[in-house]
Amino acid sequence: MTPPFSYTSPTISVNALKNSIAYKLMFTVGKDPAIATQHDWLNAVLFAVRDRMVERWLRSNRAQLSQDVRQVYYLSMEFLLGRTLSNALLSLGIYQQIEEALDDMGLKLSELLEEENDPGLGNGGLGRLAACFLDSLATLALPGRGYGIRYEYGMFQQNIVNGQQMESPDYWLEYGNPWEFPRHNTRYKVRFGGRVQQEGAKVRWLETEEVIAIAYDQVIPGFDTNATTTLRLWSAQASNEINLGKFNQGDYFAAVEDKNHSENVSRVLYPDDSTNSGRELRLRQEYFLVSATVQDILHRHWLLHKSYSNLADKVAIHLNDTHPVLAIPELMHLLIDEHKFNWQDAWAQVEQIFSYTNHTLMSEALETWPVEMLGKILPRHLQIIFEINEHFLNQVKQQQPDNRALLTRVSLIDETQGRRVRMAWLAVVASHKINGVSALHSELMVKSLFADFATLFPERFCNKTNGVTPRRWLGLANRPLSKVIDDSIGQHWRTNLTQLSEIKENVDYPSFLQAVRDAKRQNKERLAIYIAQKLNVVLNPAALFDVQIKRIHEYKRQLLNLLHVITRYNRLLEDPEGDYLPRAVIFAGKAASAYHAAKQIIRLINDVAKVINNDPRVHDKLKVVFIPNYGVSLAQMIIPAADLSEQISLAGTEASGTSNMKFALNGALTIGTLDGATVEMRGYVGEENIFIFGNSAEQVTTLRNTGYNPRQYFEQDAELHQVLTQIASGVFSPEEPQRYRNLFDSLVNLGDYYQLLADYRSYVNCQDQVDERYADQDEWTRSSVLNIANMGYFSSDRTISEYAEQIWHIKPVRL
Ligand code: 26V
Repeated sequence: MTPPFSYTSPTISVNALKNSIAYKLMFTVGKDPAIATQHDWLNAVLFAVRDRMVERWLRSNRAQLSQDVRQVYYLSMEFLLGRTLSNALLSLGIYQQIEEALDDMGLKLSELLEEENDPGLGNGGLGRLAACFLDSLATLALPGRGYGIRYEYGMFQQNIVNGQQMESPDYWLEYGNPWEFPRHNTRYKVRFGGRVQQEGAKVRWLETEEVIAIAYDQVIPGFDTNATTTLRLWSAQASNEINLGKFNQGDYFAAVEDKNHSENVSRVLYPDDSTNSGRELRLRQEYFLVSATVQDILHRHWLLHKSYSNLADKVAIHLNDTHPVLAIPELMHLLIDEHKFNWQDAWAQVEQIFSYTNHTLMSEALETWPVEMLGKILPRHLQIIFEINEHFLNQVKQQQPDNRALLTRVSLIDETQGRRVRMAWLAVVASHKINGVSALHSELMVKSLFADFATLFPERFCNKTNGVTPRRWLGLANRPLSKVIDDSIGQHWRTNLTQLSEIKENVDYPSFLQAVRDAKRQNKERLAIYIAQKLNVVLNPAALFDVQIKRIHEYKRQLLNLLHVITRYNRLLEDPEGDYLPRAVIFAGKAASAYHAAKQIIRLINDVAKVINNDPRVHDKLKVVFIPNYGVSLAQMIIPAADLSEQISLAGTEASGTSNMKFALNGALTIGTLDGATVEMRGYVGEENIFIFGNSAEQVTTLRNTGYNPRQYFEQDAELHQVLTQIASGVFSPEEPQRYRNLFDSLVNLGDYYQLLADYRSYVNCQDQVDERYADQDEWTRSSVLNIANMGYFSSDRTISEYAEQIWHIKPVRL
């Protein structure tokens, strides 16, 4: 008989772990246990755990090497990993043993876990998706690696001072990063600037400035498997530590200036994911990533094969948005200029190697680079891009002669805005597969942004709906609920999420519903304690926790949420005796530092919170909080505590969303528009178990094209009129009544670009239905269970399996 399954490793004993921890504390951290701090102990634990991961890593790499399989290289400017230790403990199956070992040593694991820092090497959805994908690649034993930049400063820290966002730098490496393995010998020269010289058929790129890229590796453990993945991050080092000429002239500061300039390339993550800033340093960062990476890929390939002719058989390169698109001209450059390929042969490789994911249709975020800037920083690459364009446009001319308008539209060079290179066009022309991130987004993508290309290359476009890793977002983040599920259907859902559907059988058992409710209650209490300590606001854990956490952006419409909050407040004051369900409305999210409108939204949320939370007439019927410094760790605490998940973007603007999936997986019900992957979620959970409101993407377009007049909604809806007038007249900013005048104007007088007023009434009515459902706790919990049960499709394991089979053509490694 096979023993009952358990995700606890039987082979690693508590005693052995105690020994390793004590040993690491002395010989790696170098501290006497008598004087070791919590942080020292954390590092000791972490090194002990890391050793166990490394064993698997070496085995896994060896297997990959010996089987010589095709691999995917996932290029991304962002990887938002979150904390590593607790996830590693679960992956290795030693969580309980470590907890026990530490108990015996007089330490608490939960406290040590909170000591670990949370590297914020990403802005939001795109970076976190990359992290979930690495987790799934490892867990599925798929051969691949992530490549990114080891920024010295991650996403800025957010503080709220007098209701306003203040940023401070995130120097996450301050106490070192014990997870990384510096590879001082894995280094490549990355060149910038200079000029191009034509010598017959040969092109030389001369007189460049050079920066060295140094590799730092991190193990990504698979869950309950020996398989692992590697994340390789590049750090910049000056090729000239000191300018000797200047040094000898006694100009010491000038002598080290160049060093700073070179190393700036990996200094800081760009914290603005809403606008393409077009800054030179960003371009240099992007090229730094791809040049080091493509050199590394070629180097590895040469070691194994002593030839480049079979490159495409072994290499798939995936572009996470357009940010790493320069990998295309870089590969052309290396194959042609360094490895003697002719154009056709090089291009034939490129076309089989690259694939690209689009993550946004918003025009202001689409990357384009001025031809002049590109020519100054990467003259050879600009030449190659021109040549790619020529070949491509000739091909189009053959297919559609005399269509000049089409040629202008699809040209890689946009001549209308002062000559700029369109990076998304370059990605499409070179990639064999291009995907969107939800069914709706992929459909809109081929109808709008890439309409011309979809007629030229219909077979290239496809959809890969996003997913999230159930290990971190349920197993780790929500231990109370995981236990309820384990007790009901066993533990295998962690690697086979569709098994969750088996909990449907319990939906009529009161004891099961009660257990689910108890788990939610526990999570809500934990969050309420955090909020009480941080913000000095006391939430009633019996209240409905209504949560919107994500980057602050006008299209995500945090302001629409706030219009509802104020409406509720007005109703409470109007009829104080009414029967109201208590609600706690929770916001969190960062605004790009230069995005004024987004910062005003944060300020207004805090101003409104101050008025409502301090109004004795409201009591605990309504509370509003803005939790500062949103990131992966906070998400892991907040999401399990949510009853209601706000996914209220203007239909057609949110490419997918991924927190929508995490919330539902944790038993929150969604209130949302038909946007991104929420559309597919509705299909899975059923219309009765989700609150959908507002215009569809099609209606949004029609309204925009037929003349949308927001003032009409303002004038005709009394509640809306009251709310907007309050904001405009300073009810929430009495010390500065004009503070939100511009915000009011943008909604009522300047076109309300994101159509908040058009969706307001249907949103508020939908919120009333939410209250009604919540009043019947059994009905609510049934819906909650059906949400959890139907999230199987949204595992990143499913997403990654689809990429592996249909785009990358890679197969699991045998271990
Ligand atoms: C854009 C830019 C613009 C240039 C400067 C830096 C920068 C950094 C990041 C971005 C990415 C914007 C696109 C993005 O994050 N899209 C989000 O992708 C998620 C994963 O697919 C998806 O769930 C969200 O709906 C989508 O907004």
